[in-house]
Amino acid sequence: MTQRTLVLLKPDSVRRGLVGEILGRIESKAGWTIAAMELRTLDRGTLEQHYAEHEGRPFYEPLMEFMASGPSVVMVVEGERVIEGVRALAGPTDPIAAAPGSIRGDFGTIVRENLIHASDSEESAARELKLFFPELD
Ligand code: RTP
Ligand code: MG
Repeated sequence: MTQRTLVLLKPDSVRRGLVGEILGRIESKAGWTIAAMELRTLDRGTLEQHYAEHEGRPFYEPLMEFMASGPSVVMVVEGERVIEGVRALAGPTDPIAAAPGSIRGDFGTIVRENLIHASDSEESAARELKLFFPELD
């Protein structure tokens, strides 16, 4: 099943020089391709829509601030079961709970600065792709 997913390499990935490393792990998966990619500093409006499900939670404001603190790499990855696949490469939200070998397990520090976002379902992917890449078909 070929899918598309929205992936963000968050500002900590860019600041720490981990973009190449993380991109390599995604790109080297057989049959996955990068369909679009851009370095972009995310604005408040986009972030509010992206993280609407978390509005009101205690970590919401610090998350917003962190996500707007510098450029992210925003991209579309396409391929076989890529939605589930990139989530698996990333590992659980909390880097302390993430196994070595996963992106968050190998490089994560604190739960907020966990390096990568990837859409968590087909519905989220459709919504997020439209939000970040409205020009894509
Ligand atoms: P994401 O949406 O960024 O792909 O991450 P996720 O699905 O693994 O985690 P989610 O529960 O959706 O949380 C979104 C992002 O908010 C930050 N966070 N901070 N307790 C905290 O301080 C806390 N909890 C979550 C993380 O950056 C998380 O990725
Ligand atoms: Mg999430």
